[in-house]
Amino acid sequence: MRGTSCLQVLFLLLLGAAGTLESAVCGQPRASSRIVGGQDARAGEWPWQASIQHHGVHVCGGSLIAPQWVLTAAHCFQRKAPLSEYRVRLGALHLGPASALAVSAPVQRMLLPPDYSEDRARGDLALLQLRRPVPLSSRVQPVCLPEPGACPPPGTLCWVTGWGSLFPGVPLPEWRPLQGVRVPLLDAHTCDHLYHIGTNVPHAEHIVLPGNLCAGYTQGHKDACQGDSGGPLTCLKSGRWVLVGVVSWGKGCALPYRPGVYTNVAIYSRWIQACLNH
Ligand code: 4AZ
Repeated sequence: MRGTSCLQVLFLLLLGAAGTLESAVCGQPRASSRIVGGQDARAGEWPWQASIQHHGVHVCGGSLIAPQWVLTAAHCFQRKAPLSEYRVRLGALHLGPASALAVSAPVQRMLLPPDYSEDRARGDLALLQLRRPVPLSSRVQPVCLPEPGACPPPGTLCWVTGWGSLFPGVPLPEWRPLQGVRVPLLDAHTCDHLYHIGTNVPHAEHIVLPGNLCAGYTQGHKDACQGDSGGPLTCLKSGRWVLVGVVSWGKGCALPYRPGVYTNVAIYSRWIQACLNH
């Protein structure tokens, strides 16, 4: 440590403890999906979880990453629908009548990654700037962004959360709380291999792209489902929850050899940070 000042040491310690881009508080629920095969969340357990609503109807999940910014999936938005028809609900446990601690924020603008392509496979992210910063509370807190290019190793157990279907084709009843399920990470290559099983798609042809990552079990049973799209896949790192993936797609829900496919957020960390700093 020769030549390193106390301040530098302090900074390094803080950086090490955080291990993320965010230096402000993030990823720390103060309290203390189906998502198929999951469990009920408690109030304040996932305080970055957002519901993206079109004309008041839940269409997708999302994650608060800063007081005025929510990250979700690009495919959640209809091309023709004006942004003014969308609102972001935060701090909710149920999607029924709003609780006093929930907020509903209008959207000011939407930014898509430079490599976004509409075929749903590439850059399936949308960064929403809210019209005003939302007040943070015990129920509303941002999640941490990963360091650029960082990704926990395959097999790491992470959580996907959302108000999506418990069973394919059956929407979550309004009275059911947010659901969460613990699933292991799979790298894009392994996931692509699984997705080829039982198909005639040549191996040279990618089904899961390198910009994706997956989470789930070979045998299925636990997964995100319709309505969970855009929502968070978070992993605990050094005591903070980091937004590792955004729910993008999957063949069915919780099927064997068909894990949930996510946009790998770490690939977009620099783009996201640049947007937030402008
Ligand atoms: C959907 O339609 C959807 N099993 C989201 C996630 C998965 C499948 C479908 C992953 O929103």
